[in-house]
Amino acid sequence: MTRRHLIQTLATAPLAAGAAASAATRGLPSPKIRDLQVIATAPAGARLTVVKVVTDQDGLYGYGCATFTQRADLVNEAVTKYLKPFLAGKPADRIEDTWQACYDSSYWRNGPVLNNAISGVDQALWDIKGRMAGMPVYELLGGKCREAAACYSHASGAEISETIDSARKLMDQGFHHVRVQVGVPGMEAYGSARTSARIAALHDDPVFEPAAYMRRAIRLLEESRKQLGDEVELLHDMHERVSPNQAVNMAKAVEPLRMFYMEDPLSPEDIDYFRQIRSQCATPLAMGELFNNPHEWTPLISGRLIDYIRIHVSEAGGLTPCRKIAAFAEMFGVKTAWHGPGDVSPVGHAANATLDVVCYNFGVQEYSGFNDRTREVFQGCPELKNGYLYPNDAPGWGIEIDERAAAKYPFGYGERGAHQLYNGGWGVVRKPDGTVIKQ
Ligand code: GCO
Ligand code: MG
Repeated sequence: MTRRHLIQTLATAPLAAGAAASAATRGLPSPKIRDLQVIATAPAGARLTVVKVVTDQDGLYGYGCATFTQRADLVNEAVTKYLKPFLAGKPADRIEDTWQACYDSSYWRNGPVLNNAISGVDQALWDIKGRMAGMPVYELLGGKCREAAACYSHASGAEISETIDSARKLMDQGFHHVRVQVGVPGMEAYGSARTSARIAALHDDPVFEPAAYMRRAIRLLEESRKQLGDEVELLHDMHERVSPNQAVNMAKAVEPLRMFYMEDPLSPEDIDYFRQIRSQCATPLAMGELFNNPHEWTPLISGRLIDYIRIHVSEAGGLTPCRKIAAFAEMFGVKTAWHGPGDVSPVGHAANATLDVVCYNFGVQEYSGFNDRTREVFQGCPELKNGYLYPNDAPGWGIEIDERAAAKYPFGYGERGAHQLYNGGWGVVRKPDGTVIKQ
């Protein structure tokens, strides 16, 4: 048998299953899940939950974000009481299978608590696979299709002039996209502090009047466009605080200002109204941070009723479902704008940044920054340079957690008011007549 014939025979000979699997995993033994641990820390005041999956191979473990700051203790229970016994001894290198098994194991599924718990495991398994392969997760997903992710950050103030000053500061730091929010005198507006005396109301709770907010926000956006110029991409978060009809009117009113997008004009309960907004104006629309069920995002994406899908990655169950949502959105011309506020851990931000550089239909990334205490706990946070976010190039997420430092900032650290009273939960905000509003 000639040498050439031998090579041909070998190349086509079916390798024994074991040999094939060994070749596929470079002979690395398949790691088994030995333990699930929950790291609960609040270095910046927001309750962050990270799941650590420990394998049976020394030094091989991974981290995943499971942050649902308003009900963090429930996520911890879901991980330790349910997923830990369920996954003990299971392979740590079968991510899709593990996701589907966890998702189905509660029979009743979706929802913020269970999805966040699954996300913690899911993202940790991607971290483990990256560490095994010696690659950042973005390389496992096919590599970059852009160098870094353009970000927006938050400009706010009690007065319109303050917000515009704060926006200018962000533009000076290199941000081309800026979200602008302003206080509403005497009320609890979203994204900015109340400074003036509380308006009159038939109750003593924090108060908010949607119509007053709407008038003020439209003036803010008009002034922002006038004073900041045409180049800057302006974003605004309506935070589901107005009625569906007000949302239609507000989207129409700001159409001439060429917003980058208006976010959460509607509540998840009212998404059928997107059709009305769409039929009346071309203002770009973003929605999704509150979504935790496919029945919420599928009709909006397939109906081309939004321009940006803004899911909170752990709220949908982790990296595995979100890369599918991104691929689905690409088919309908919808771009991504993953939720990236302070109540996402740096591991979650690493997952955001990873999706941002590998998915072709990237739109923009929300950036909220990492203070010194957060960097003390989380080494290897994604880096922001000139308004762009760069995922870490080290294997996995490239993040190591100092658990002793994490313990220095336990849940409750830095909390005041309702957050402190309600274990990180929110109090109520009411209209002047006492009606509870969606915050
Ligand atoms: C955003 C969000 C946040 C949420 C917060 C809830 O666009 O960043 O609306 O500010 O309100 O994440 O805990
Ligand atoms: Mg928002």
